[in-house]
Amino acid sequence: MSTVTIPPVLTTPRDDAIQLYRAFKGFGCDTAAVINILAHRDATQRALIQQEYRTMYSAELNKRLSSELSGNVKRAVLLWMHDPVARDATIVRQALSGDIIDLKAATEVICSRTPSQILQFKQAYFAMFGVYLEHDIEYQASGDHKKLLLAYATTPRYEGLEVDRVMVEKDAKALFKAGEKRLGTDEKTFIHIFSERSRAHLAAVDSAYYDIYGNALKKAVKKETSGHFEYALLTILQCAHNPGKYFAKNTSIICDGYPSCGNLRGMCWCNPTCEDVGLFGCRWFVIGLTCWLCGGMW
Ligand SMILES: [Ca+2]
Repeated sequence: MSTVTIPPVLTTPRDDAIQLYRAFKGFGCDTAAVINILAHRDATQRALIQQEYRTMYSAELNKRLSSELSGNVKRAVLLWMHDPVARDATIVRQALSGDIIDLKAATEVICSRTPSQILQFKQAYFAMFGVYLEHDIEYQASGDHKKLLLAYATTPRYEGLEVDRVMVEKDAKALFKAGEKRLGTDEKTFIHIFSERSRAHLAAVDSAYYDIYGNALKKAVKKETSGHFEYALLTILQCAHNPGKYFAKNTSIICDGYPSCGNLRGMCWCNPTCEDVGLFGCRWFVIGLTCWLCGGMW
């Protein structure tokens, strides 16, 4: 059984590259050593290690990782080696075009990103895979979920903190009218407000909704919508308040029951967020990998 420990001192990228090379040598691979190094390095450090590895061994570290590792550890480590933008693009592309279409994973990445992050990963998506994100959404999603994802991925939104109180109240009332007040649901209004308003504005609408109607908007969304459409709206709403908290919460739920955490797919979605939520998220990432190592999940 392997264990993962936090290295006592930070080594140089060159030392890391040498240690990785050693871990690969011989029969099999010292997976614990590989994770000990890579899971504890940030994106810049990982890029430097890749450079050093290339210089010293005239080989691509990612290719070696791909041939030495297997299963979910391989999947997670290879995702982890990307910078956050390329990782988003890779996860969403896999989710929308792989053997198993994973609309939840694609929805989580798209609906938890800011407009500038979406713009960046859309460019990476096209550069890496030669297809437009919108094209894949169009092809794989359906109904209101598709309409919301397309609107959310293409509409520019304000990223500042100022909100217009009059507009906030108007939107809260419009959402009540479109949902709880009527029989059935006017999904168009939900799509319009959730895809066009800034995070600060939506968070304010959420508070206003509670103040006016004594009911949480989240509850209204749950009552009025379902499936992937509901999941997308809830992700947008929760990330409007605090994306870091949203992911920390989701990751900790996924990792609940350590060391036998089982939702490997879920853990992989959470990887892209590690750098967003800081140390806490990274810790969960490391714990997730530890689970795999200790729990014989791979
Ligand atoms: Ca209703």
